[in-house]
Amino acid sequence: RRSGFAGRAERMFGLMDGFLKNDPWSLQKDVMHHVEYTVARSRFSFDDFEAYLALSHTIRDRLIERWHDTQVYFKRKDPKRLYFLSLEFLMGRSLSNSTVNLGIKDQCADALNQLGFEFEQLVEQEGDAALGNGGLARLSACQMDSLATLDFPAWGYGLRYQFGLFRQVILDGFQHEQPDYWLNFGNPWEIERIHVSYAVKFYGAVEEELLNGVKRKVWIPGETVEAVAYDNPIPGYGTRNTINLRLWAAKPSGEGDMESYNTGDYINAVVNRQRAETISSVLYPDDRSYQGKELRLKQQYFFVTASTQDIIRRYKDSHSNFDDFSNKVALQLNDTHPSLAIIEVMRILIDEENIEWNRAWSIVCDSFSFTTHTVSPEGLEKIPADLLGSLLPRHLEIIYEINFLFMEELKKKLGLNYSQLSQMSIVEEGAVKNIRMANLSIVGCHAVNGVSRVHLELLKKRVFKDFCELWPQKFQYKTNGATQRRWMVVSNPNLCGLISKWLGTEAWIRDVDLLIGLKEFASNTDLQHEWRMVKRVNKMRLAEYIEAISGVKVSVDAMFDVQIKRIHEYKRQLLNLFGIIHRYDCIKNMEKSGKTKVVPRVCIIGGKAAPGYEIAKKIIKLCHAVAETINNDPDVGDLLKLVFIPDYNVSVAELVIPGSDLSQHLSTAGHEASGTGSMKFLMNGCLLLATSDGSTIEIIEEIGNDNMFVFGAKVDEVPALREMKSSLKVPLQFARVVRMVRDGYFGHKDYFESLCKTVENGGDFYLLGNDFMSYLEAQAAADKTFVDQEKWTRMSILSSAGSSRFSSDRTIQEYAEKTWNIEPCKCPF
Ligand code: NBY
Repeated sequence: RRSGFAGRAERMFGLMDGFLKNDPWSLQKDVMHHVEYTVARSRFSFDDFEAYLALSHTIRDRLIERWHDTQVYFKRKDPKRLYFLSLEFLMGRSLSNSTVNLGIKDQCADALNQLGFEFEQLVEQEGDAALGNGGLARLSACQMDSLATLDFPAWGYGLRYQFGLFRQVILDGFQHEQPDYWLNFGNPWEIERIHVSYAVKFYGAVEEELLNGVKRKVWIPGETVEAVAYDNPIPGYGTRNTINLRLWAAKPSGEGDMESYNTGDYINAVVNRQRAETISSVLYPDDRSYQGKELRLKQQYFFVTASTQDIIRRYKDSHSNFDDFSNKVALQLNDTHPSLAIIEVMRILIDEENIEWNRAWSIVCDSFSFTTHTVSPEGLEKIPADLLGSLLPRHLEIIYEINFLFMEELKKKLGLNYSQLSQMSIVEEGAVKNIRMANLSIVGCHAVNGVSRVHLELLKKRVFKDFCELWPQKFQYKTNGATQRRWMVVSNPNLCGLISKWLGTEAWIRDVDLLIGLKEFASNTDLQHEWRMVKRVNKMRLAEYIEAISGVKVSVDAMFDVQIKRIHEYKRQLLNLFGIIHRYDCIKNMEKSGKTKVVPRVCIIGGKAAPGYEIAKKIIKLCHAVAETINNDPDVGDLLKLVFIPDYNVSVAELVIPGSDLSQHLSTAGHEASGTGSMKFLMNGCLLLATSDGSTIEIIEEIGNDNMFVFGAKVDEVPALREMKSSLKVPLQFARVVRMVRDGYFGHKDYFESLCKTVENGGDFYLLGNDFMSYLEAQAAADKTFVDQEKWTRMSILSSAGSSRFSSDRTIQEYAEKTWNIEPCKCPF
């Protein structure tokens, strides 16, 4: 049946490039069809949300068509495929992005217009798909867009959490977490594949079995659940290629223990089985510290076994043995979260495919590669061996065996240096025995990537020093990037129109290096004028939003100064707040005549704190307390406003970034592995005020020191500064703003005490006091430049012009060539 079908598909390929037409009239007909037959509303009466659903189904049909063509073509060509494994994807909204990538946005807008609907209004109906925490998860989403656009034969795998990242609600200035009911109104962007499902086993014991005179290990599991696939088509831009993001959901298994039925407790038996669904129910909201929780480990293994079973099944569909596996399959681990995949593939090859150990191990090492997103040794994931052994007994055995062989190899190479051996061991001995997932990943992968150049240097010098010396060629870096499709074309269409007009082409949307062409017009007064007009319109849109959520009226003549990212001590939102308090204090103490020289500012801060992260939550409260004081002070007026944007997410970023003048990236040098927010601001012509850290170092190299506001200690200076800091005098200005908070100037004296303590008395691990004066100088330079609008605009244009290196297209191209060894496979239809 399969081959007959394939043959027919082949004949049909010659005949047509899809059934569906994309002119406004055809789109409109299809929308009306979906209003009536999918949404089941009368075609004479439907609202914005129903129109959104109908339009989304219209787009979905087109995505499915391209998805089919692409997948059939991949299957026929059988290229080496990349499988991108990540427990987190921050996809955001799909409607606008899909219409842009399909090249049918204007046609859709026309079609809807004639029906009396505003396309932009419908876009707002969609909630974000927030299946991730922060940078790591948005990076996965950007990389999927680039993989599709560059025609790579790739698939993403992830988890279909029923509840994504919590919704942040602010009550009286405090963060509260609410569940994210993103699936409650249906999800038109996914395709449920009830027939694509795999058994997932947990617990039980390992037994030895004699088969044809050969001893084998057999895992007798204690619990079985089912993983069901949900496919999310990812369209490329300017190509028909549409790749897949397959997300797994947990369902009760059809088979297994139903003994309670027989004992008559039918109701309880059914209810218990339903508990299987909890495995994929909720995303862990911590973006740094690892939780040693059983449910988290269950999620990881659930994800890993479903994905690898699927991948191996697909490989076996067209190959009779495993000789070619690593020539046909590249498996990429997004951080250590899916690193059990290394063990799971070993288990399948050895226990189920009867491949002997050494051969299985070399297949695994040749197929897997790993990217780390962290700089701190404490950020590395560990799993208690007891927990792992009880949930996955066979896997723990395999880990011990891998580690034993690795330790033997090390002893041969390095001698009996026990301190080194214990540092490098996959098993951490101690009061609790832990499995170090990073060490496992390094040992089991042929490539380990950092996410910026300085990140790799830190890995070499500190985090993975011994491993880097042992296998220098394994360690590489690929500086992160962001996709210009979402972060320019979708979110800032006016700027893109302007850029295309001046470049005389839209080709930069696929070939981002062309952006450098803007450089020659950076001083052109016509472009500068138009550039400022675009920014102004974006700022007006943002100002409206700010007023709607906070009631604060802001002037678009002020400089919009933005810091949006997860709240973390190392990202130093507190430094920003101290700077704002200092500015406020200066304005308060100014003569009337001095005030005319102040550059008006709107300071915008947004971001979520992990629910258990007390200090981060206090930073949010402090922001609100300071805003309350400043925004209601008649002495200040329009000279300074502070707004906290609640529930920061991808779609909020799409609104805020195009409307900002200045953006802040304040991490203490050596703490941000890369940082990707800065790249999105850069593309949109926002100037950066930043420390020399992570990818910022490379941005400075690209656009020049004089084209942004750089401040603070350098990566190499930080360790010595930490040593000395208790003997260093903090600047008076710093002591003064801290004292204002501590003394209750903004209320809540007791509540802020522990926050103040983090920077006092030789504490100040993140060196806020040390960097404060340099920070104020950079801020003053920004003010001075802003007054000179010509200079500011030139810098802004040069920022966009210099952003091409920070496209995820470049990142993916590097991974493809240097790590995955894959080639484009462009569907010709
Ligand atoms: O990854 C971030 C880095 O901090 C940032 O510098 C980098 O640009 C970005 C992309 O490479 N890391 C990050 O976002 N990490 C997480 O979100 C995260 C999520 C879960 C867990 C740990 C970290 N976890 O242990 O479950």
